[in-house]
Amino acid sequence: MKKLFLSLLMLGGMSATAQNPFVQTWCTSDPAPMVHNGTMYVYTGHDEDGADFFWMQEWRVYSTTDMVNWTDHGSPLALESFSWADDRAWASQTIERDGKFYWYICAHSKLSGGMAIGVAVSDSPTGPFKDAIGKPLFENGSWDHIDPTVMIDDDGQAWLMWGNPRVYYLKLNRDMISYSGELGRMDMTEEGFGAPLMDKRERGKKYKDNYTEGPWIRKVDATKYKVDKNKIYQLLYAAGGVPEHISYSTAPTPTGPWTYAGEIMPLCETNSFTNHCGVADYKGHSYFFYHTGKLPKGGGFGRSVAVEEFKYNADGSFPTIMPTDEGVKPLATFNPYLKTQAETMAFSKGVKTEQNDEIGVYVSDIHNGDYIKLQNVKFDGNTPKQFTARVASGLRGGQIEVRIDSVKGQLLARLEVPGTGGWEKWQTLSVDIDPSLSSLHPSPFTTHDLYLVFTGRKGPKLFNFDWWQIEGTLKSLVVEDGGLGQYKAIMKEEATLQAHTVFVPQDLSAFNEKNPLPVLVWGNGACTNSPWEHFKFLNEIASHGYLVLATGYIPMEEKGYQGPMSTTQQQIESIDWAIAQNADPKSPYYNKIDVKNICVAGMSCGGLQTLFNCADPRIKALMICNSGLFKESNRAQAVGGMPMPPKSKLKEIHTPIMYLLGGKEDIAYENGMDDFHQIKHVPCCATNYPVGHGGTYRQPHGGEFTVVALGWLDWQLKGDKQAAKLFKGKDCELSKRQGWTIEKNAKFDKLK
Ligand code: FUB
Repeated sequence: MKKLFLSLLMLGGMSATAQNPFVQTWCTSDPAPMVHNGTMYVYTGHDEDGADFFWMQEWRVYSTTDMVNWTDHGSPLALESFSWADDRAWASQTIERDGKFYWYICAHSKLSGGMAIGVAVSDSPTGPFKDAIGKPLFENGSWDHIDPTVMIDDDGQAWLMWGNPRVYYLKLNRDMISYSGELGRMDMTEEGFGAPLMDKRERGKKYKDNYTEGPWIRKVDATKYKVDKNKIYQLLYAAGGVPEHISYSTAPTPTGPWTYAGEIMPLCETNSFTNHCGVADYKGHSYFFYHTGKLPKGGGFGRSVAVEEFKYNADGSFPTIMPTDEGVKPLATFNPYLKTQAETMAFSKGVKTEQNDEIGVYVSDIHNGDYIKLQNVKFDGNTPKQFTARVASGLRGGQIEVRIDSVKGQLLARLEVPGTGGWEKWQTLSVDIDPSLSSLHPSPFTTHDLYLVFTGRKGPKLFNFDWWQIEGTLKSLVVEDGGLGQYKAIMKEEATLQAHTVFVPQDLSAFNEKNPLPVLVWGNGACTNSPWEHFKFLNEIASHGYLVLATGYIPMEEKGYQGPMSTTQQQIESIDWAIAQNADPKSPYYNKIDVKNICVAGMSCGGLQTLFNCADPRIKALMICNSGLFKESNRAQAVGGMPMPPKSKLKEIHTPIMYLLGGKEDIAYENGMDDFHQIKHVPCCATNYPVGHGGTYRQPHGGEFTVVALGWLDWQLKGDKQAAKLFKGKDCELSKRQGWTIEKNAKFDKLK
């Protein structure tokens, strides 16, 4: 009765604003997070719908880059992947080594009749995975061998641990699929785990805790936390028998001796008698993954993965973490102008996912009233124009309604989905978005939740859904007739590079692999998130055959920008984007960008952003305009929100660097010249033109600063010997140019 009431409560209580459980399409359990290449992956078990035991048959993978919108990668590993396994696809963990991904699992072995530890391998974090050795990695007929956890220590030694009711361990070889030495057994003492093993417990004695199963091994980052060396290894685990809570123990070595450290997630009413945790740090945040039974039809054998953000204590120990329905906050905005797999979602109601070899994972089981929600979607000032979706229906189809902020929110578009002649006969269909809705679209600063609501005949399945995309009307402007250079330039937005402005020759046909466009990456004064003060200067540079990627929103009028500051990361996004576009056969920039010749530059606060990013190995040259790192003595003068690297950052510069300053009147003169005097290890020059901090950027075509900046870029990125004469030699052209002065370090005139 209590259970029925709880289910009803959960059915009603599960709201689209909740993040937990973060997968609603299937029951998922035993989450094991892994961060790779800027993406958070979570490997899970899969509880069968309506099961009365852990009759689990496959494992699943989900990923996110913002912690709220998760992509379902389906099931790249199942019991049938292991010829020796016949039941119980239980807890697992994946780790990367030397470019390969090793997924350690446990399953019932038909060879030994007990539970066994296996390992699968793949070249990709999302598979396909295959059994790495064609047999269990470890088994001996015992049922103890469940719940593997893995860690690679700083000395390169990989440790594999597992077990219920005790912890076993093996030292993995470098190949990750074999091991050295004997099976190890942790000393399961009262001091180590709150209670000894069952057969050693004193009758009637109350123990403070006891290890049950689901270990998660980790090492505390001693560079971040003041951790006692005796507590540097942490073993988290499900504790207390059933119902389980999560506790942990600490040790000076991976194998002990362990000291019980307390509870992390206490016993709570989560509708699941098991719990199982995993921990990962991602984009400067720490996350605790666990499972509950909180899906509407969930329970002890129908569990669901959930996540909470937490902060370690100063000594690296865990705070108490409570399960919540709210879950975590988004780490980034979601771009609706990119093609999005339908199985990417922050929340869904009613739908399931399936997969096939042709298209991978897709959304299925769509009925009238079901929906998918995407969270923290940013239209970025780009007006939505068209909604496109790839769908298939073996019956009559239905509609996809695109709504804002709630299931009944403002309707952007309604796409009619016809019967397509089969559940896997796919059609790509589009519908215009009503232009009168432009009042909605928007300030670049607000975000929305986007709902894809499915409607149609009540009862039957409506259609399957592969992907969707919104097309927008991108803004562009021809500035100063396209500039004075050989190529008429344009200032524009690019759908795939949100919160940036692109300056580029209008006609790209002249550019190819032999004549590619070098790149200038730009950060703005005051770290403003729009190049509104510099667009003439940047446009002029583009007209001389450059791809200029400026941080921030396109300035359609010469008017001050108001909005949040930009971030140093936006320059890195520009570099990433240029490289990706050059490699993408579908991009108009394919093979037209000189990704080996990238200059990163910025004015004032943008110069500090540039110096913050100076160590990026993809940078070929630097240009610091009206800027320089603050000294210890004048740091207090800095405006809040500026990046403030210490002077030691200058040592990380690995390219030639030019300072472009406004003379003694420039408030950045002292800092810029101090940088110049400190930089001895790379060629460096300081040029000055006595106009003060504002430079000449807003003059027609960017004025005198454009001449010197272009000379620097032509020399450094295009190898132009004529341009080099502006800077090189005792009587360089710049030293004779009216108003300019140039100072150089010992390495500068040796620069080719
Ligand atoms: O998922 C099956 C089992 O339940 C796991 O192996 C245990 O950790 C518990 O979560």
